[in-house]
Amino acid sequence: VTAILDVAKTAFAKQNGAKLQPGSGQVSLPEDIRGKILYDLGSKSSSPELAYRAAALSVRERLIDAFNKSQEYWSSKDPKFAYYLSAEFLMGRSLTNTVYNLGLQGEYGAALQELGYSLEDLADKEQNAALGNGGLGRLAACFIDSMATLDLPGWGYGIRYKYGMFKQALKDGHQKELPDIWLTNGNPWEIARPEITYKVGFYGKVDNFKWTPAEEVIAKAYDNPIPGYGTATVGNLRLWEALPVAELDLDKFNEGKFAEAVEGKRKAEDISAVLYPNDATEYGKELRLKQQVFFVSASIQDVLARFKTKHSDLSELPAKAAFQMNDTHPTIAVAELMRLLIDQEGLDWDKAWGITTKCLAFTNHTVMPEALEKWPVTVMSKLLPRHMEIIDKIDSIWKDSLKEKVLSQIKSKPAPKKAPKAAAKPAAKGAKAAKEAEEPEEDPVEEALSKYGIIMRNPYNKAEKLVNMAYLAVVGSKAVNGVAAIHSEIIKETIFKDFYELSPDKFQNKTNGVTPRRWLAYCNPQLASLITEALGSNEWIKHADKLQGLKKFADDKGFQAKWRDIKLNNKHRLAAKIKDVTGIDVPTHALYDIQIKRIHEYKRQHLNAFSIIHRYLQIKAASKEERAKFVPRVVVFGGKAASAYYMAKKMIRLITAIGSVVNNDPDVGDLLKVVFLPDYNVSLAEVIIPAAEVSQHISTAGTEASGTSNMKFQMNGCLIIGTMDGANVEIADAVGKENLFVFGVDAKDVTRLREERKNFKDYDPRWTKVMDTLLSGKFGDKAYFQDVVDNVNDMTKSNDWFLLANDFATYMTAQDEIDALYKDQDEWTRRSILYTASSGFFSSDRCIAQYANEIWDVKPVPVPAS
Ligand code: AZC
Repeated sequence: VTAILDVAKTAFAKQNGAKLQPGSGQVSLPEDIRGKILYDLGSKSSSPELAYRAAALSVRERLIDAFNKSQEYWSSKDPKFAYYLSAEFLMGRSLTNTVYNLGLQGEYGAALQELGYSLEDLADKEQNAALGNGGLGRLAACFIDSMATLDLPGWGYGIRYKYGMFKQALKDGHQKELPDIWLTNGNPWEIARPEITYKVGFYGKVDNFKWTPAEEVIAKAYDNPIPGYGTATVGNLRLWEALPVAELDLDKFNEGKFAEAVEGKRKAEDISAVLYPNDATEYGKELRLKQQVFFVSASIQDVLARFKTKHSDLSELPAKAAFQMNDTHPTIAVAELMRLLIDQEGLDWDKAWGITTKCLAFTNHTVMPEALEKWPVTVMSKLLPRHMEIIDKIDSIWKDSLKEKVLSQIKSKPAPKKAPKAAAKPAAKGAKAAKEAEEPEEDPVEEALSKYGIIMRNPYNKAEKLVNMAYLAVVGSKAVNGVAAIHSEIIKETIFKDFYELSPDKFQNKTNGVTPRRWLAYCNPQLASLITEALGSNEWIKHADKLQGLKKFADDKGFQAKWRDIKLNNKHRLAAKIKDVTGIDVPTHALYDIQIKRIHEYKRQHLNAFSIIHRYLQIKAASKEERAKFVPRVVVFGGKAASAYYMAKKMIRLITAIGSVVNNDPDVGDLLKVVFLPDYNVSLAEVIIPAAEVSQHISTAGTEASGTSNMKFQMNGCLIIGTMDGANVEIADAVGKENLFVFGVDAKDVTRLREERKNFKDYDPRWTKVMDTLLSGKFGDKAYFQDVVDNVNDMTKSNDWFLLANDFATYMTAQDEIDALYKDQDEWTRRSILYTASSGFFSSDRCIAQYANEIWDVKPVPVPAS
């Protein structure tokens, strides 16, 4: 059949000149691309934009061939699959990644050259697919790259947002949000699947366990093939678009109520319209819960539908499917899988629960309390009445199972002498105790059980009940993991302490990783060539631990010189970008110091900004001779602030305000430049990271779960200044702590220090000077910066929750160490090489292999190369 199809394809192709298959010898690649411009895009002339789209369409055909083969092969083998459920996939651009992963760079490079273009220039014409906020979304993108590269049967599942992460512009130095209209020119990397649709219901009533939704929408599938590197395997990212069940309300239409006739359509489409631009900050909108259940329900229905084409016994599901829930966003999956198994498949509760808890696993990405989603029971009951019923039952069975344990705990505690009801109330003292004594008596067992409750009281409004989605996930999952060693320990001691004590074996660590393809091989091609030359092979691209082999070159002066040259070339590329975007000239002989990540108080971009003010004051105060000794610095910031995050937006303005003074002060000249690069995104990171010499990962210890840009910088030989937080700790272990610029308090001291700081008076004089300067109006509107200062400096208004004043002195010491070391370029370069050499552990291939072995039990199924 295949042979006949091939003959038919060739015959058809011959009659249709431009439709000839590239790579089959029927037509040359330049002709193929020209044909695409003419026939697919309908243009007789070319432009870089058209050439990009035509090249992408051409690559797409190769990709789809390989994709179909992979999926057919996997389907015939019927292995266990991993499904990565994530509300975010921050993919960035696809052209370069696809061409290189498929090994077609030579062919396409040459073909485009013949047409008068370069692959790099065309790559720049592609829109970024920004369907994610930051770390969590980009991690998901790295993970599916690694799954395909490791031949692991697996798909990503998410939402095809019409508008991705907002575009950031600067207006008078303030952030301005603009919509991300990324689909205007179509998306050549996706395959629409109008035949693959599922219904998802909302609202309505439950009558005797039977749910009749009042509203339904259609989820339509779009497949995004994910090519592995150095393998024939092409995985899949299936994203769902929300569509109305009916395009038009015909009755309304006939009544002439045209706007009302399309109201339902608009409401349905709203579900997949926008990505919520929150990264670890407050949620709580009903539409967001709708988005979550929308993609989770469609994905699970899809998996069950495929499973049922091959199997009839649902108890085999755990042997065929593992679902990884990426943070709390998809954790409604616990209730949805139960609902589908019970209501649609007719299983009894216990059987369904057995299957559910064997299929699901949960990753936590943050300890920020405001990001741990909790939905009001009122919202959940209204939108998802059947799910709420199921969650209620899960909660009560769960708590029942703990009753005996709790009872014995209560009995083993010495009985209080007088007021017996105070027994379960810790630390109630004085007036508070008296007040509590008046409250209605609560059953001590219920009281003790409440800390395990999936349904909990809102601590700020006792009358309100909330569904704690993280607890639902922990109870419904077979494994729970944090994303760096220290973070996985912290969650066991804090947010999941009580759960950890009940089932310690459930808790694991999976230190994050990043793909060495995008984040070294492709974004830093010169360094990649040097590494390949030194190691004698490019195997490191797939086996990143081979980078270890670079260690022996760390002291080699010749190698160091080549290494430095490449960094300098990358700095030139970044300087050109900065000039192009901001108009600022930055010197390339300066030290490039970078902080790129979402803007957050816990990530402390303002600590960095304060140290810049200090540096500026030092330069100003120095004599001409002293100035000559300064190490020139270019400090680059990039990152978006959640649109409703007041303080984060002020932090951006703080940076731009400092920049406009410093960059235009003739006393400073080239000694200091401060740049805020607007609209930080994946492709900008691909230019920034290879050029970085030092990068800042300076969160208050215990707040950054892992960080992943730290790993990308490390891979590109960029030194790190950081706190002992997140994956910094493990990077320090790998590189040698003495090779990082480490400062700040330890996570274990943070709680105590926060308490003590209420009486803190011991300010570093440099700090005080910085605060005074800021309030003097030197950087513009002093009233505007008043609360930025109050927040960290006025213990009567705030207690410097993120400990900036506390860490300032050691931070400045670390900064001095940076300046001193930069003067010794040999030592600096030696360290830089060591960073790259020890970065193998932080490959997402290592991380995904651990998920596959230790959680999913999914084995590689390599697709044969044809
Ligand atoms: C981030 C964490 O803040 C970051 O430390 C981590 O590296 C990353 O996830 C990947 O694990 N979290 C998020 O982006 N968002 C939320 C809601 O946690």
